[in-house]
Formats: sequence, structure tokens, C-alpha cells
Amino acid sequence: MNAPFDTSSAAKLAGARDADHPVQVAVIGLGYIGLPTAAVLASYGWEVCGVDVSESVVETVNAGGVHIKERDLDRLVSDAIESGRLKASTSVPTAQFYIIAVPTPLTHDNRPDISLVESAARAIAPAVSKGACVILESTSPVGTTERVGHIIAEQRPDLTVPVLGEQSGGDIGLAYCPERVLPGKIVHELVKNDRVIGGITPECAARAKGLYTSFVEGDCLTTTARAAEAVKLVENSFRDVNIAFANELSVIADDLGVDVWDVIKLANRHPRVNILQPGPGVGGHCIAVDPWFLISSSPDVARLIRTAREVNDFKATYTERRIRALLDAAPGGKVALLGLAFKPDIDDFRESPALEIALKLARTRGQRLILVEPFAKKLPDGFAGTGARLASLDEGLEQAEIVVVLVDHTAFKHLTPEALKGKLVFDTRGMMKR
Ligand code: SAJ
Repeated sequence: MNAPFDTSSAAKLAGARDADHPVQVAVIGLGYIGLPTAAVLASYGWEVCGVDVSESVVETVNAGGVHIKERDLDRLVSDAIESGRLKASTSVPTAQFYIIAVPTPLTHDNRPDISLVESAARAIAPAVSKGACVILESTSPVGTTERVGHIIAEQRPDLTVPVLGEQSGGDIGLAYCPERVLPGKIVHELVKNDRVIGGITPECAARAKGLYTSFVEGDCLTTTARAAEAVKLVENSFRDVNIAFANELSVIADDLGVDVWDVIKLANRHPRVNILQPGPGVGGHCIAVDPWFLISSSPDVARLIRTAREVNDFKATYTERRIRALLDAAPGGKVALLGLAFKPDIDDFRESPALEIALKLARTRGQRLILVEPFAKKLPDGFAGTGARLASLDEGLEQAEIVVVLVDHTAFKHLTPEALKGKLVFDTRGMMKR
């Protein structure tokens, strides 16, 4: 467990900085969103301090390295460090802008856990000065930006915090601006995407907008903090519901004995139909998580959104059952599972349905599992002792009687039905059809 943010030593960082270059933007949390944001801001000329509770993350970044894999991020961070405009620290400095980009996971009973946002607010409070603007970017339940304001107000009675519903006022700005970038394209989308900026007051929104317009090429649209919080949750719920429709169709198509890929392709030729793609379930740390933020705040009315979550979760169970049936149909035969990541061409295994399916199969059929994942150097610990092993695509194809596509990585795309002749094939992504 990491130590909480160091709130006592804002001065430590000031010492590490050239006095002529005070920190302009402090980015709290150097994860998948915070680190690229800090580096992009530095590349646009801002003096940035990235803050993280992990000393090893801070050391890595200060050495010009990255602790996460994301396209173009390594170069961006090393250039930003070299330019002297990006530094990392475990201490929160005094800055003009604060961006909070910390995780907001789910609790065991699918409720949002905003404790890291609260602890970031507590860490900012001692350092924040009159005129600064605090912006929350973490995906958050509606009302969280106001909660950040309450925490700062509690710790800093000397400062007036803006009040929701008023037009202006307050010694600091307070706003919500959700991140909307796609893993795998984060650096590109940070600059290109439109941003929604919700202020506690319109004046707060305008102040936050000043920061984003300095590097965003998309439109920067302003609204209230509560609306912006809802927009983020709605975007990811929209996608979850639409993927659920495709996943449910794939199960119905199996029942009816029709090819779901053909059906979707042809239905999408209608000018007002645009069905997404079925898969083995929905993964990642956003789409499979964020709808719960809406469900937990409105449990009696968020019926469609809850059902979509259930349909998408069921698709992983259904996929596992179908693979077990194939194993039963080929006694003693081995199965090559292609892909463990949560989506194509990414080394991110968080909430991955492919990984979950493989782990469940490994518990009882490990000796018969060959796992092919070009983005993994070794198998996750959960496979230890199961007999499942990691292999190259060629090895997998050579040794397995059954081939299951769980992730449509580019590295698998040259596979054709001819190359799989004689094998039992289950293509959960329709890779060979599309
Ligand atoms: N998936 C399907 N079928 C599809 C599309 C996706 O099964 O047709 C699956 C993927 O395989 C994956 C999951 O859904 O398991 C999610 O992948 P994704 O590419 O749809 O989304 P994420 O989780 O990588 O990123 C999303 C994006 N949100 C939207 O597209 C509305 C991104 O813009 C957000 O910034 C991100 O969540 C986030 O951080 O919230």
C-alpha cells in the first residue's frame, strides 16, 4: 500500500525548482491519464509538476522513463523531462492549476470508491493559494467536485470556495473536466478530442477552459460541474449498453443458427443502424466499471444500464462454457487461446474478459491450455501450477486441435480459415469474418 500524499513539504519541491520557473500546473496522480496529461502540458510550454504517492513512479519519471506502456508516451515524457518543464514529486506544490487524475475504483459491492479523490483534495488544500484553479478529471459520481470543494473549505477557512448555483465568486476556481481518451491513442486524443468543462460556477468553467484551450485542438465546451460529471458516466454507459446489444445478438444468433457477423454487417447497411461488435465480454477499467456509478446512484431506475452490465458479464461466462464444450468434443486435445488483453493491440490486462476466461479454464483444464499473447512476456501469477503455458502463435497453431480467438490483435490478423483447416475454431471477435 502506498503512503498518502505528502502534504507537509510543498517547500521541498520549491527547492528542487528553479525559482524563476514556479510550478504552473500540478497533476495529482501519474497514471494512464495523469502522466500523459502532465507530459503534454509540458510539451505545450507549461511548467508542470506531476505528483504521485509512489516513490518509484516519481523516480522513474524524473529519470525520463515511464512505468506504463502507451503509444508515444515514452518519447513525450523523456522530452518533457529533458526540457526541464516536467518534474515529478511526492509532494504537492503551490501551483496555478491543479489537475486531479487519480483512480476511482469500485468497492466489492459495485459502489464508487472516491477515497483517492478525497485524499488528493486533502493534499492540495494546504498548498492551494488564492487565484488557483482545482480541476477534477477522474471519472466520478455526480457531486464529487462539490465534495472536493468541501474538503478544501474545511482545511482552509481562510479561503472562500465557490458555491454551486452562483455565477461567480470564491478565492479559487473549481471545475470538473472528464478525461475521454482511448487507451492506445491517449497522447493523440488528449490533444484532438473535444473537452467538456463543468464549473462549480460559470466563472470557474471559464478559468479551467483557459488551461485546456492552450493544448486542446478540439472544442472546449463549458457547462456545470454536475452535468460534466454525468456526461462522462453517460458516454461509457452508452457504449456498454450498445456492446451489450451486440453481445446479446451473438448469443441469440447461436440459438437461431445464423452467423452474427453477417447479420450485423448487413443490418449496418441500413442508414440509421450502427451495431457494435460482439466479443467475449467487456473489459478495461472504464466501460465495465463506470455504468455502476450511475446504477448505484439511481438503483431503482437505471434498469437498462444494469441489465447491459449483466449481459456483458454473462457473455464471458457463455464464452467459457462454449470453450469447455469444444474441449469435451476433442478429448485430450489442446486449445490455443489467442489473446489475454482487454482489447486489441494493448498490453493492458485489467478487467480483461479474455484473461478471466483463461484463468477459469486453467483451474480445471490447465494441462490442455496454450496461451498466445504477444503483449505478455510471462503469464500472470494466477496461472502458476495450473499447467497452462505461454507460447508463440506458430507453436499454438502447431500443437492445438482447438483455436479460440479471444482478442483480435493485429499479430493474429493474417490467420485465415485455410491456415486453421482441420481445427475446431471459435472466433469470439469475428476476426476472420471482418
Ligand atoms: N468492445 C467490444 N465491442 C465493441 C467495442 C468494444 O466488445 O464493438 C470491448 C473491448 O474489446 C473492450 C471494451 O469493450 O473489452 C472496452 O473497450 P473500448 O475500446 O470500447 O473502450 P476503453 O475502455 O478502452 O475506453 C473507453 C472510451 N469510452 C468511449 O468510447 C465512450 C474512452 O474514450 C474513455 O476515455 C475510456 O473508456 C475511459 O477512460 O473512460
